[in-house]
Amino acid sequence: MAEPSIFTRIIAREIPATIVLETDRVIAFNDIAPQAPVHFIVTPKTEQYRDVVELAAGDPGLLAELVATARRLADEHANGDFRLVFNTGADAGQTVFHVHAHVLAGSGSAGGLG
Ligand code: DGP
Repeated sequence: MAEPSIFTRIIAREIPATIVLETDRVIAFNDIAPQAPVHFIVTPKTEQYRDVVELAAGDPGLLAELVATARRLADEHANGDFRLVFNTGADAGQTVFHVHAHVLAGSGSAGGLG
């Protein structure tokens, strides 16, 4: 069996993280290496989808929940404006193959996340 992803281990509280929101199907926590004043990872609790393409095909409702979570976090932690980034594939910078969105917000959040 494959090793659980780092995000599954955060969900299981095996690895500490600053969790800012959790629902039945979605969790959000501070990125360990923030690229903006507000930088959250929003990810499904299931790791069955490796990237946003698989998630969109397999469970579009869950993708919509990720987007709604980003909206809520940007409202609660910034002025409502945000960037939503899904790195998709290693060449695009994806390092964790458990689908997740980067939610970037706050003054100066435009640009970055190379
Ligand atoms: P990506 O490169 O798109 O796969 O993004 C993975 C992100 O996950 C990266 O910005 C750093 C973050 N990350 C990796 N390991 C940990 C961890 O142990 N804790 C937290 N909070 N974030 C992590």
